[in-house]
Amino acid sequence: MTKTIPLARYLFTRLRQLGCHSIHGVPGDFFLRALDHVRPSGLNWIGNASELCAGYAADGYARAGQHVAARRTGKGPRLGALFTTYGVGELSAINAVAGSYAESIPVVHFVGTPSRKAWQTASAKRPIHHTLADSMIGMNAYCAMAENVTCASVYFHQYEKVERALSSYDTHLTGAVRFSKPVYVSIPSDYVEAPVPLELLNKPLPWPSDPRPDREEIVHPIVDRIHERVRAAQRPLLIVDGLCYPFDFIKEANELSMMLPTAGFTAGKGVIDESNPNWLGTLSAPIDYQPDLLILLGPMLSDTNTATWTAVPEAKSVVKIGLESVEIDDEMDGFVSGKAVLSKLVAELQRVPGVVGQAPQVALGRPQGPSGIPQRQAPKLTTHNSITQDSFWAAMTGFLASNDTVLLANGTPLIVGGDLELGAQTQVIASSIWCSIGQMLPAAQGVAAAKRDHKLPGRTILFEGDGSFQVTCQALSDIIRYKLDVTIFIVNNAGYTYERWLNGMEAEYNDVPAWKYTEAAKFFGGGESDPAYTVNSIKVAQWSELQGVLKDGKFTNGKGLKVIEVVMEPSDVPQKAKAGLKRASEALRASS
Ligand SMILES: Cc1ncc(C[n+]2csc(CCOP(=O)(O)OP(=O)(O)O)c2C)c(N)n1
Ligand SMILES: [Mg+2]
Repeated sequence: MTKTIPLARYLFTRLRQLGCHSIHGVPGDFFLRALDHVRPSGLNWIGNASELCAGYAADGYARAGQHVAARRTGKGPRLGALFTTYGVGELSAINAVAGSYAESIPVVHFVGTPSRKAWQTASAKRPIHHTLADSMIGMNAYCAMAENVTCASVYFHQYEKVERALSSYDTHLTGAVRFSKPVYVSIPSDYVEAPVPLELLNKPLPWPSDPRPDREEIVHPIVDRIHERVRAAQRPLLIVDGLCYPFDFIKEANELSMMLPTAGFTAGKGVIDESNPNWLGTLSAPIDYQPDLLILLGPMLSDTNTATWTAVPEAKSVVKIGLESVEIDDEMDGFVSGKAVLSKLVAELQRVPGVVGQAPQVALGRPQGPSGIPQRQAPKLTTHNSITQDSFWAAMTGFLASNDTVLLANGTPLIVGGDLELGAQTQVIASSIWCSIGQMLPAAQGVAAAKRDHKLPGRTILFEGDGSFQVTCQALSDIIRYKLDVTIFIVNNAGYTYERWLNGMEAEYNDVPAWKYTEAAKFFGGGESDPAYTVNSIKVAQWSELQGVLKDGKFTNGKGLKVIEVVMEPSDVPQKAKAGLKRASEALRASS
């Protein structure tokens, strides 16, 4: 007789095979029994306080697998996962899932739905909870919403025999990883424990090899064309953008940057080892330099990331390398694995040493970058008493260390984070298209969970404004509940400073209520005397107090939870950001 396992066991075991060892979510009646199979499948359940937090946390969990330390060891998760309930739960999470879609993060969104019978017989007379109670709209409404923010869906209720859905599930699960996008899997309550043959788990997942084994005849001519351009260039510039992380370009980007002057946008911060002498800095404003060849790796090119595209240098020739596409001078050069093209290009360039270095402007080890590109500067510490944005961020450069994962929340942290100086192998998570306030605290929870699951090195450090913190503060409770190691700097500037600069510097709508942030951990159950999980909270308003914290092992060791509330003036922004914010404010007025 064929040995069988419950469907939920099958679904979760497949996740584990892809390195996802924790599922986030909030239980619901339609799938409660599925949760009994999380542990037996070798996974952890992380019960979040809200589905929105679960979605952001699953996104963070997947991003942790994109850290160079994870890629190098092959230990990190390839994707994140969340489980929510039909309608009310999934719609709370859809903001986060849409963000994963926009920023190419592989996440599986499981949704527990009413039974197959309910799908067939739901009517105006017998409305089911969590539906829209409108038979004209029907029960498919949420599937249709999800379709817009995922690259594939598996609706188990559409299969009469559960086994038939499994190969579709396997394909889409690996598709999520391969295309680096979220997928949606809905399971009716009566299928949760439906028996499926155990032996199907022995079938290897249809795993795409890495890089995709594109045929030489496709890769070769594309590499030749790029190689020729590099050889002919007098002023080449390599720019790394945010999609280098999900597209797994970090290794190749670093190899190329040994041969080419290199800059980045904030979303691509941390991709390049900044001790590389060719590293010029982060582009956040127009620069006075015109490369004749621009090579863009993992282009995201969002407006916020590029000072409304003004920071993208004009170049005679532009090569864009994406996940499965290479574009040369605006012409698509076919569907091809970007990673395969990159590794071949690196090999070609390394084969003829000095090719790139012959060009006068691209000598290796140049001490000066093209004018206008920010250069490394020693942190300028101020002596006056209150903490300013400029002095705070300068001090942070000394605080960060190799292997840290640094999350920059939207608001002032995102606009200044590009200028941090990083140690080797530091990952920066800077959402630059989705830009949703409230994302990064739960994302930090997900990163910390992944670091623990996979024994990844380095601290999880979040920089977040008070306004953003107030959106998803319950994530602090999730962090404490699961004893995760997270260091949080809350920038308390009494409101939405980023928005103040756009409009309403003094306006009430840009204020947020004054919370007692140092008491938050206590309210959320953070024990003061739990030797297994230390919680340290402190408020600093003066420069000397901040310096004290940065020297105190209790706050620097990365263990347990640290909440460091940093008080700053409501109107203060980094000096360097002022011109860009003024431009954005004027543009807002001009457009209205
Ligand atoms: C979900 C969502 N709502 C509103 C916004 C608009 N928004 C962008 S930045 C910002 C202010 C952020 O304030 P805070 O987190 O305190 O950072 P600060 O700029 O004050 O340092 C707001 C409201 C957004 N991006 N996302
Ligand atoms: Mg604020």
